[in-house]
Amino acid sequence: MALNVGVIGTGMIGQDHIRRLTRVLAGATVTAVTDIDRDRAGSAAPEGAEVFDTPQNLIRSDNVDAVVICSWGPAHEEQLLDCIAAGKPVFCEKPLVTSEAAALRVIEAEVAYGRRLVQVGFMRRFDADYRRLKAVIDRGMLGAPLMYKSVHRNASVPEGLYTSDMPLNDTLVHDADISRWLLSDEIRGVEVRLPRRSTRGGELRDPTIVLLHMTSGVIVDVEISVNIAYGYDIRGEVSCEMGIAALPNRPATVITDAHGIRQAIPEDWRERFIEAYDQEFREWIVAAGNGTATGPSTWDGYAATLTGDAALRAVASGGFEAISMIDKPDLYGAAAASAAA
Ligand code: NAD
Ligand code: ISE
Repeated sequence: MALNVGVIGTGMIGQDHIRRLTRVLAGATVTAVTDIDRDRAGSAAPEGAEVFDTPQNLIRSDNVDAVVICSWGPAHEEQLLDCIAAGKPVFCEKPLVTSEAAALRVIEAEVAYGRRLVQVGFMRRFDADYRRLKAVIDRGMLGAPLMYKSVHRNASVPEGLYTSDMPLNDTLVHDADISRWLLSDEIRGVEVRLPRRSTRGGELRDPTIVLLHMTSGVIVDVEISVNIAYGYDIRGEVSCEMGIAALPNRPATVITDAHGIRQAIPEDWRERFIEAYDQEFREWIVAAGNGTATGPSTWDGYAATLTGDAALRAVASGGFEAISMIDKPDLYGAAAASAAA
């Protein structure tokens, strides 16, 4: 029997996830949608889906078995807590929440419930290239990892909503999570360097270099450029004792014409990570059908939130900002970073 899914937030990624749940993947039916912009919810609703006036009413509906949250980050906490109170599995887009205190409240609620219900939308863990890169590191054939370079470039950011803090408390969460997962390590502290500011973003602090200090001693160097004009460009390269392991360039048709020889670059994440999103939802549908969640957890969302907070402190202090985590509840397993699969 299909899993009845309610989607909260029907903007850019909400519409993309509705499309994959409705037209690409088996096992789920979108039966309910809601958005503070009711017209947007109405036009995004697939045939037969009910448009709810509030997230609370959608979550409580008997016609909703599991929930997908694609609203803005500051709204996630309340919606997650309502899903946990209703005992419904929930896929929550990143960021889990936008403050340490909020992350702790979600952890407390899920631990009290006694079973994992939350999967966080760290889709890179489901990407085939990242999975192959992790397999090389885990096999140890290149020796121990020493450094990791993570490049995160967006062509542009939406005007208005995007603030100078967002590269650090919204965009960086992907690099923080993938570093913990790839290296099976935790982040113990953060430094930030601010290069010459791009004039393309007005007052936006862009680009940014973030150094993640891992517990093992590995240093991750993250470049975040959110306004780089040419496209969406995600790179990763691990330097180990005896060699380098890197994400491949994505295959694309090579065009030769009067302008030279070139390959197209993805416009945004929906294109670059299309298969990864499909795979994260395949795995989510199975787990949610069993009344639980697997993959990136509330704990992983908490770790990423702490990293963003520390990075913002590092901008203010100009120095190293330590990260301190609570003891990991048994619910989230013993490993440093829970695996995607
Ligand atoms: P968007 O602005 O296009 O859409 C967000 C939608 O949520 C809007 O329609 C808005 O009206 C609605 N909304 C906001 N607050 C709400 C509330 N309290 N209740 C109901 N609806 C509400 O933004 P987006 O790009 O779709 O991003 C949505 C979320 O997904 C963000 O958290 C973002 O960080 C995340 N995201 C993740 C990825 C990824 O690669 N995993 C990619 C893009 C966005
Ligand atoms: C966006 O919100 C995402 O989550 C994308 O995956 C990320 O790469 C991009 O930088 C964000 O703006």
